[in-house]
Amino acid sequence: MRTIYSPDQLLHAPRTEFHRGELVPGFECPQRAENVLTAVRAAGLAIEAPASFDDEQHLLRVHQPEFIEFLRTAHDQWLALGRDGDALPATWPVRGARPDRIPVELDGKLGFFSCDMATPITAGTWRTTRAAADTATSGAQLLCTGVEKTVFALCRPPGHHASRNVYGGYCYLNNAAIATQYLGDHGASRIAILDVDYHHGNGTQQIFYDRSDVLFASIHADPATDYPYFLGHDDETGIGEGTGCNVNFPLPRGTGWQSYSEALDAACQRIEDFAPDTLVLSLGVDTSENDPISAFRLNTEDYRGLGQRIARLDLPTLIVLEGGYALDDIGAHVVAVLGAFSGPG
Ligand code: OKP
Ligand code: ZN
Repeated sequence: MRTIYSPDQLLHAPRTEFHRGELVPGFECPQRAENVLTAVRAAGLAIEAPASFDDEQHLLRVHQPEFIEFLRTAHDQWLALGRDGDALPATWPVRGARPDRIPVELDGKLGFFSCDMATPITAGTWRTTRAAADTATSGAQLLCTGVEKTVFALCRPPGHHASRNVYGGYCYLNNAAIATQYLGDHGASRIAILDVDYHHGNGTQQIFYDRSDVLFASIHADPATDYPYFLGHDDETGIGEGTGCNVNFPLPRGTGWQSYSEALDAACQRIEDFAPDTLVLSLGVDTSENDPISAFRLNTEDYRGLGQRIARLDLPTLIVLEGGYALDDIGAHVVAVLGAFSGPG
C-alpha cells in the first residue's frame, strides 16, 4: 500500500475557529497531518507526492466553477478590503433563498458559499485544499490503473462536509467525492463510498444523492445531537435514479465498539449487496474515545477491527483521510486501520 501526501497541506493554518461561543485555537491544525505522516512512516509504508494536474477539470467534475473561483480568491479579497487574519462569514442565505444570485460583495459571497463559522479561509487555504484534492485524485489514479489495490490519501483538510458549492465543517473541496468522480470517469462503473467519520458526510451525500452508480453509506453521530445537524438521518435514501443508493446509520453519543460494529456490519452488507467494483473509504478517526470534539468510544483495538471488517470486502480501496482531532492518537488509529489492508497489492 502506498501513501500519497503533499507538504502543501500544512499551509492552511487557521488562527482560531468559532467554537461554543468563543474563538479558540483551531482543532483542524497542520499538526494533525504531521502526526499521521510520522505514524505512517514508522509503520514502513511508502510515501509519495501527488501527481500534478495541469488544470482543474477533476475539481470541476464535482464543484461549481464560481465556487472554485471564490475559494481561490477569497482571502486576497479579504486582504484587499483592508482586513486582517482569516476570512469568516457572518450572514447566511435565508431558507428558500435564490441559488442563482451570487452576491458580488465578499461578505455576501462568504455567506452564500459557506454553512458555518468554524471554517476560516486563510492565506494558505487554497493551496492546501487544492493539494488535498490532488492527493486524493492521485490515489484514485493509482487505483484505476491497477498499480495498487489499496492506496492511502493522507488528505488535510478533510472534505466530506463540502458540497458542490458550499464549504464548512473544516472542509473546502470534497476530496473523496473528487476522487470518486475521477474513478468513475476512468473505468470504475459502480463505486461504494463508506464514510466512518464521526460526523455525517453531508457534502458527499448531496453530491451523489441522485446517482445510481455511487452508493453512499455513512456511520455517524445522530444529526439530532451533532454536527452537521441538518442531514444524516436514516430516512435519507437517495432521490430519482439514486433512490436506494444512500444509507445512513446515525448512532447515539457514547456509542462504543459493540453497537458500532453492528452498524459497520450492516453497512458492509449493504455494500456487498450493491456489488461495487471499487470502494472509497472516508476515514475519520474522530470516533476515538479521546477525541476532543466527538463522543464515540472507539480505541486502537477497535480501529484494527474496523479495518479488518472493511478489508474483508476485498475491493480495490482508496482510503481518504477525513477527521480526527486527538493529536496524540490519530497516527496510531489511522495505522491500525491501514494495517488490515497491508500486504501484497
Ligand atoms: C469535520 B470532520 C465546533 C462546531 C463545529 C465542526 C466539526 C467539523 C468536523 N466548533 N464543528 O467531519 O471531522
Ligand atoms: Zn468528523
